Parts: sequence; structure tokens; C-alpha cells
Amino acid sequence: MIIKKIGAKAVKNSRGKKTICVIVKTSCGRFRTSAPSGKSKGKYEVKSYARGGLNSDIKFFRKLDVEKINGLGIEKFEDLKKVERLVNEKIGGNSLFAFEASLLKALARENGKELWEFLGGRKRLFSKKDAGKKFRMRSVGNVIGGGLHSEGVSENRPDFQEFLFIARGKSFAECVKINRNAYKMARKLLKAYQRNDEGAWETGLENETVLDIMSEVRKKLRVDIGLDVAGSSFYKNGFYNYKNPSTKLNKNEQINYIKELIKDYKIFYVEDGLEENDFAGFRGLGKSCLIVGDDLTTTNPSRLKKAIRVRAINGIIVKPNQIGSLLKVKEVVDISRRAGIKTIMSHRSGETKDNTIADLAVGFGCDFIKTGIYGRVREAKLKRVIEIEEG
Ligand code: 2PG
Ligand code: MG
Repeated sequence: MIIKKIGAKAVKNSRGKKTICVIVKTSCGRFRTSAPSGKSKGKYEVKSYARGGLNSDIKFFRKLDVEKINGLGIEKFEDLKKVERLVNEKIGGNSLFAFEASLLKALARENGKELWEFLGGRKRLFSKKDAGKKFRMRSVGNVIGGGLHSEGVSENRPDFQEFLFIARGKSFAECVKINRNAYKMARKLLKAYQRNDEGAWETGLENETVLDIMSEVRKKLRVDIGLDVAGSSFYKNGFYNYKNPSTKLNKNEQINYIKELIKDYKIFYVEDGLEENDFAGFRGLGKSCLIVGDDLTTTNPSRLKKAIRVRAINGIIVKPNQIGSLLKVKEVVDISRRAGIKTIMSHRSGETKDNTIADLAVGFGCDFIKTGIYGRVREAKLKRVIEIEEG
């Protein structure tokens, strides 16, 4: 592939904050990718930008010698290795992700393929016997928000960051429809009027009252209940500091509390039930539902391997910009599949209209995609998956 030009610029994300957009130009067109930004970031994520911040990463791309990149001979996915050797920690995770994704989009087009297809989507998703059938992926949608993502309504927001619905549709398109109806029904029951960073309803209600409402919806629609506890966001000095209602739980009490909730509310999915260093605590949650690592694992193959060794999780969030390298993103998905761990490709709370994660989810063969329910930036990803499903 011959690259004609590489560029970068700042664009605004859904929180109105600047993020990077990287553009690669070839004879087949211009290929762009913008990176999202997290608010409840994991301690073990790579830095979004190199030391000089967003502007210095933008400068890096503007000064990058295109001939040098062409000299690497980038023709296939694995050639990203050569790119990574060259940029070697000179840019942050947001920039590396956006650059690699744009290169792959260009490569896919050169090969007359869509990105998900170029990444081996169909082959990996279908056994021979299933050939021609639709792929199976479910959407994880944020319905009601608390924690760091919801600072608008009142001091008394729920401590858990995300109350999620995971629809049981026959197709992805049907899952999206069911989740949307569940979202509307939850609003009525909540009497909510304001949305948070991710388009989820804000409320001043307590965690368990919210779970009662989720259960009401589940009685009427084909949805499972999920939670992103985001344990690290309210953990300090050995305690989980709940505000609504106010209480302090130590590690064992937290484990028991989450286990009780799983049982009482028949919860299907719990993300970051404990803080990001507590591999053993995750294991303590048992495996009666999906026990998912996000801040715990930060899309990092080494942390995933540790989680597998101690049997901490059976589900993992995959956020490309937590690690930057798409080679490592694929490694995480592949290791997980071999270990029987479900993969959940995920958006960040600050997003752009970019829909790359939809192609990555299908291309790498993820089991779920977590990308909200409401709002342009969230719907862009859902629409793209439906387009792939129906295409
Ligand atoms: C999470 C994410 C996305 P953030 O914790 O799962 O919902 O939040 O992007 O703020 O890290
Ligand atoms: Mg999370």
C-alpha cells in the first residue's frame, strides 16, 4: 500500500473536549479515525497522549515521514508490528489506536474489503456448518447512570456507574430495538428527565431502588440486567465508600453484597465489582454470572493472563484506546476466546461519531458490544453493526 499523506487534527468529543483524529490518504481515498476518551479511567491504561499532550501527538503525525512508513511495506494486519516499532512510545494510546485503525481502513479498501471483513470477521464468526447465517453478537446498553458519569441531577445519585440492559433478540437489530424499548420503559418508571454523559437516565434513587425498576422492565421485555459497579471509583483506603445510602464496606463485605445482588436480582453481568487491583476479590464473586474486568484488565494481555491464572473473570471489556495497539487488542480477544472468557468490545464515556469499534467487534469476533443506547455517537456504532449484519 502506498500512502500519500498522513495528517492529524483535534476534534471535539461528546463532552465537548478535544481528542485526536488521524487521517491516512492513499490512492483509494481518505481514511480517518478519531479516538474516544474515558472519565472513569483505569490506573493501568496507557496514557492517552505522549508527554506533550494532544498537540505534541498531532505534531508528531504532521512531521512523520510518509516515505519511511511506505518503506515498511504495510500490506497486512500483522505489519502493524513494524509501525509500532517505528513510533515506539512517541505517541499515546489514543493516537496509536487512531493511526492503526486508519491504516487498516486503507488496507481493507485496497483489498476491496470492509474493515471487519479484512480482519477476518466472517471466518472467525462462522463454523462451516453455520456458513451463510448471521453472526451472533448482543448489545450491552447503558440505561440508568450513577457514579462519575452522572453529576447532574443531585448529590444522591446511585454509586454504581451503569445499570445496563442486555437484550435477548434473535438478531443484533432486534437486540437494539428491545434495548431501546427497555430504555423508554425505564424512563417512565423512573420519571427521569435528564441524561448523563452516555445518554443514560440520571436519577437520585438508590442502587437497589434502581435495580427494582430494572426488574420491572425485565418482567415485560426480553432483557437481562447488567451492572458496571466501577468499584475503583468509590474505593479508598481499604473501603468501598457508598454515598447513597451512606455506608462503608470492606473487601469481604463488598464481595458478599455484590453476590447478594446477583442472586436477588438475577443479574447476568457485573463489571468491575471490585477495585482494579483486587484479582482475588474478583474470583471471590464466583461465576454465577458474567464477572467482567474493565479497570482490572485494561485490555492488557499481561493483566488478562494474570486474571486467567487466578480465575478472576469470565468476561472482559475490550477498549482499544486503553492499550493503543490493535495487535494487542486482537491478542486480548484471542487469548480470551481460548480461555472461554466472553469479550465485550466497548465505547468510552466521551465518544465521537466514529464507528470503528463496530468493525473491530465483528472483525475480531467479540461476543458483545457495549456502546450505550441513546444519542448520535452511541447509535453510530449500533447502526454500523446492523449494517454489517444485514449487508
Ligand atoms: C466504563 C466506561 C464506559 P469510561 O467504565 O466502562 O462506559 O467508562 O469511558 O469513563 O472509562
Ligand atoms: Mg467499566
